[in-house]
Amino acid sequence: MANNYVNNFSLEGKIALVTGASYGIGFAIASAYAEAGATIVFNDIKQELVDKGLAAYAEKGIKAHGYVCDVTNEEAVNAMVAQIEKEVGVIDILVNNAGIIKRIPMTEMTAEQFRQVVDVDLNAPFIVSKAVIPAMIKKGHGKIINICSMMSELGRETVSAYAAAKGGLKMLTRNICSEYGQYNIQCNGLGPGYIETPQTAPLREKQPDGSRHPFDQFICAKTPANRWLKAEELAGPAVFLASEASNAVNGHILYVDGGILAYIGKQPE
Ligand code: NAP
Ligand code: GCO
Repeated sequence: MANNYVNNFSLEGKIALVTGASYGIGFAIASAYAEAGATIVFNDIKQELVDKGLAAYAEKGIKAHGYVCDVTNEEAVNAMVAQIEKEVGVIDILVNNAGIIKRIPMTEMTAEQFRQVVDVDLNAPFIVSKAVIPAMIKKGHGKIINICSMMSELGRETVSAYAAAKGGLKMLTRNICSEYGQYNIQCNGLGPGYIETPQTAPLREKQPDGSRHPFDQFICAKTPANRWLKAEELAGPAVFLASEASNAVNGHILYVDGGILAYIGKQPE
């Protein structure tokens, strides 16, 4: 390991697979990895999203490799990982980013809707991690970063499936650490706070009278910084967890939340 602390953050020569990374948080993380020297591989569920992603990376001067793959389909994931190994190389860094949310009161949610969320947000990280771990063991190292959430720790109305899945993802993270730490594989979680992406756009929509969405005001009052965070603000912590600088960090969830989890919320004036 280099004895230069700044070089420890370099991802030069590494191959990173970021799932669901055509836009949003995955795109911001993959772009940061490219800047840190990694070769970027991403997938998305539809060809049009992959094309959109490839164009967006190219615009930033990044030569990314894009694949169409539904991360809930084990056969398709195994085929994609084999194809990546053949066409790009062995994956050094996996970011389980692809995710969905359904905001439905629990008593109105069908079991099928609940399963769909758990399938993408929890079962898929299991499937993709399982597909990359054997080659990481052979190579002698690996980094797995699971994109967790405030809902890995907190509940709120309408997100029972999402909270169950993201809470489960926190424990999958700790279990991968426990099971494969002996092979020099580090598995950590990155827990974003409330980030401005299409996923959270409905929570920030202006009201018909032009006023701010009540949830927008609620989140700002819950965040010491009093604002939503940008996906780019996850870049530094995500690079840290993918780099040799974090080789002794394993099974940890790094919350990048502007302080939400530390704060009781804004007191009344
Ligand atoms: P997003 O904007 O909805 O992006 C998620 C990406 O994953 C989309 O490209 C989506 O495609 C893709 N995807 C969904 N299902 C898939 C599947 N089965 N196979 C492959 N790709 C699939 O979400 P984001 O806000 O960037 O969030 C990224 C991750 O961060 C998610 O895990 C989310 O839960 C988590 N997160 C978000 C926030 C936030 O405030 N935004 C905070 C904490 C954690 P489609 O466009 O077709 O759905
Ligand atoms: C919600 C939001 C959250 C965020 C994020 C918080 O409806 O409360 O969508 O779940 O996306 O995961 O960290």
